[in-house]
Amino acid sequence: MNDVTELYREFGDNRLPPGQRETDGFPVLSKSGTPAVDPAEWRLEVFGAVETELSISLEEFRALPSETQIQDFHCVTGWSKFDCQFTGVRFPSLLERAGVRNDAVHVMFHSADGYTTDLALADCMRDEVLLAYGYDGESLPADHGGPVRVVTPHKYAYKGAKWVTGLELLTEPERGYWEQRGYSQTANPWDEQRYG
Ligand SMILES: Nc1nc2c(c(=O)[nH]1)N[C@H]1C(S)=C(S)[C@@H](COP(=O)(O)O)O[C@H]1N2
Ligand SMILES: [Mo]
Repeated sequence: MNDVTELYREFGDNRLPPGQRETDGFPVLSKSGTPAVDPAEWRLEVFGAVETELSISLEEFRALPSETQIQDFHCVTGWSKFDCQFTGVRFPSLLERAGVRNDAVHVMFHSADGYTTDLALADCMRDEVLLAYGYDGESLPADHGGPVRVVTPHKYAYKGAKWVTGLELLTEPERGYWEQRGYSQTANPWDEQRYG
């Protein structure tokens, strides 16, 4: 178990970012409900500016080296949940398998509900960015993005794609679902980068 809740010290003095309030429950926030994802059919595709494209089944994915972390979770609408226990594959270790081309600068995450979100490659290449399939010692619930979602504790949570199915390495930034609708590309909660 790796407690990474201290990562806020890189960004600010307070664990709770400005303008946030702590919540006890774990609200569900989805643009259009929970899509049906058949675990037997699910695959994660890694494509774009990579040396080798990957297509990984859930069984293969769960067999990759994984880690359980305690993380905080900050939604741009104003709630934060402390001490979430996620189990998954670290983003950098997954990308190592594909090999990132040196013209790759951003990553577009694609999801089964049509959601997308874009994050700079450097912001993805952190060990706290997990492709998570476990929550609190159980399988990640479907409402929270199961079978597999991304978590980004150093960013507002809209950067963490639920029901993730694709990682597309980009050679220039693009805007994802909420970024096209006015939310921030960089989304640092301690700088209150909500819009822009
Ligand atoms: N695929 C997908 N991922 C998504 C969303 C979504 O609508 N679709 N909503 C985002 C937003 S705004 C937040 S706050 C978190 C919410 O995660 P939760 O429902 O597990 O709390 O998921 C993010 N990832
Ligand atoms: Mo959110």
